[in-house]
Amino acid sequence: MDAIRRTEAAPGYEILEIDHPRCRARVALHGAHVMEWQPTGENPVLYCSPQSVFQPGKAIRGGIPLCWPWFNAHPSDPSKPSHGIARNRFWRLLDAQEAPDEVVLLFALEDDDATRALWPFAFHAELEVRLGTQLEVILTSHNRSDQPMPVSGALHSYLAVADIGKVRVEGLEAAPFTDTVGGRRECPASGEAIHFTGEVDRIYHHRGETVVVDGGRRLRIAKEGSPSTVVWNPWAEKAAALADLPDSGYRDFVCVEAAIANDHAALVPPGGSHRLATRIEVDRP
Ligand code: TA6
Repeated sequence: MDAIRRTEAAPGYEILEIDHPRCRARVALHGAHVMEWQPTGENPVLYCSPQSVFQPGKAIRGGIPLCWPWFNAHPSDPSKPSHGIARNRFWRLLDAQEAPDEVVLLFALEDDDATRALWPFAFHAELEVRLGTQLEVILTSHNRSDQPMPVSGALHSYLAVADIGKVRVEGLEAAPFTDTVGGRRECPASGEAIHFTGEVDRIYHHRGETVVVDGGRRLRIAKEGSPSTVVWNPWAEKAAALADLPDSGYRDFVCVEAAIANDHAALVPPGGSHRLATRIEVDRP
């Protein structure tokens, strides 16, 4: 397999460098984190902060963080890590295959004493990553417990844009949403595309596709197993407060996330499983 090279961002912090005829990419075993993806002939599609920190326990800023098994603050215990336990620990690489049109990676995470202290369930989580002219990320949660297991979270994709001020997000015009900027406010469908002139942090009640229109480029985001689409840009003030993001970095991305909001958690029965997936592609007419 000469399309996949194993390197390290720091001692013990393994990165898979993908150089395939269809795309280039970087994927960290920490968080099973797709950091970068660039289809051949296109500009990078994912944004990854140049100030990301590569240390165990700290999520990479950018790419597709796995927010799992809860979204943002823990539903009942704010002392637990925001966005759950998956993005801030090493996953196992189960398989790495190169095919003519794509590279397919398979990662796994199981419960241990540390995870059970934060989330009292036995589980097996698997992430399948298919990298080619499109990117598909599939997170499957298997419940190994004898109790129903509530699963929420997000595939928290940072999409690279030329300038956030010239971006619009289409596909959510008919979706009511929860605005979480400065509190929580339930809002009716806006009837129009989303433009960005300040911080945006919204949970849209929406199961369909979304399109990010960035100048002449359109990025199409499809999803499965996700009742919520989260759209986020921190804007200048919040960006300045993030040490792992350049102050101007907010202009270079928009997050469009295949999410399961905590109040819409999937209840996975004992022995059952849940599949959360997103597919991203450059929309060529
Ligand atoms: O997805 C939006 C969001 O929940 C925002 O509220 C903001 O917290 C963002 O995720 C990033 O969270 P992080 O913990 O990665 O800084």
